[in-house]
Amino acid sequence: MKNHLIIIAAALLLAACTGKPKTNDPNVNPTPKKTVTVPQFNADSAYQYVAQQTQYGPRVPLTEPHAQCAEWLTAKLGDYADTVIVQDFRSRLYDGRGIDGQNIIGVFNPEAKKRIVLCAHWDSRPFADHDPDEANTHTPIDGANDGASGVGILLECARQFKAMPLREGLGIDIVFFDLEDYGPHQEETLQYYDEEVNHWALGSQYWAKHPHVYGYKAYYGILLDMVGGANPNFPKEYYSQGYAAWVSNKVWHRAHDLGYRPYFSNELGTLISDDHLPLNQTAGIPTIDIIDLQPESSNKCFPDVWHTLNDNIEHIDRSTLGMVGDVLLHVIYEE
Ligand code: AHN
Ligand code: ZN
Repeated sequence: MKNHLIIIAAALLLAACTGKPKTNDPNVNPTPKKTVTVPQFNADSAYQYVAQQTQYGPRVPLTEPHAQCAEWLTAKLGDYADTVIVQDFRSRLYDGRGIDGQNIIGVFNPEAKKRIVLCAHWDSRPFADHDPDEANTHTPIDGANDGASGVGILLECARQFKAMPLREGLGIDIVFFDLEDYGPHQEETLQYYDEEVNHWALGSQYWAKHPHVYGYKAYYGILLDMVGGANPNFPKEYYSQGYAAWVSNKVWHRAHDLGYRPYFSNELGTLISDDHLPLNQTAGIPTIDIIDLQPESSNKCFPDVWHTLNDNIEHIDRSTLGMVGDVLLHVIYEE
């Protein structure tokens, strides 16, 4: 009998010592967020990836820099992804010319059912039609911000996915769209206007109709466009909020937790026709566009360098690349 009491007393004592501390203190969170390790996004590495793209020269379809950059992007994704697919497609420019394009796709965890698509466009605009100097308005641009910045961030993400593999069950597809920025020259927009046809975003229009995997479905998508300028302003773009509010809200919440509230504003941004539209409207993938919107700029919409010769590596800010990359890695590894 005495022995039994000792054993019971010992058992109670043990239970009291190993049990979770109970508290009514509202400042103590009783169910802490499950913590996962998120790799450190390297902004210098992303910057180098942006610089490399611009070093080929403007990546205008049918030119040598475009072909060289395609080869480099394919090799780079090949270093990091499980599978790389170069999707050759034929499309039609605003003036009726047929044109070949290439979407370049890196697949991570191909067997995972739950998938997220991350995308950016890799071509650059054939004319600086918003350049303040009239003499430049038919010269192709480097597109360091308009195109290369998003691609650079996603290449650095790819490098991280290889270094710290994603959990089993989560798959990522990185898609670099071609022919986003070959819309008509500013002076010819009315001449070529056709309410039935979108002359921009040709690569994403093709991919949305013919994804790299038959019957492809993704949980959601994130498009990056002009994510490398200093002092960016990322409100919630209008179509993104219309088609995929829960995705914007999730991403913006994470950005705020990380201390980036001054740049990721909760305001509703203007509507932008970009590569996310075909994903939402044709592929049925809820997709947001993280895009720097500057209603006070010279063009009243995008950063001042937009579609000018000043959209070059000198106007790329490492800390913006780092901030956007940091948000993306947190969203993905915590998924
Ligand atoms: C138009 O201005 C038609 N679309 C904005 C999408 C874009 C252009 N993104 C980069 N360049
Ligand atoms: Zn553009």
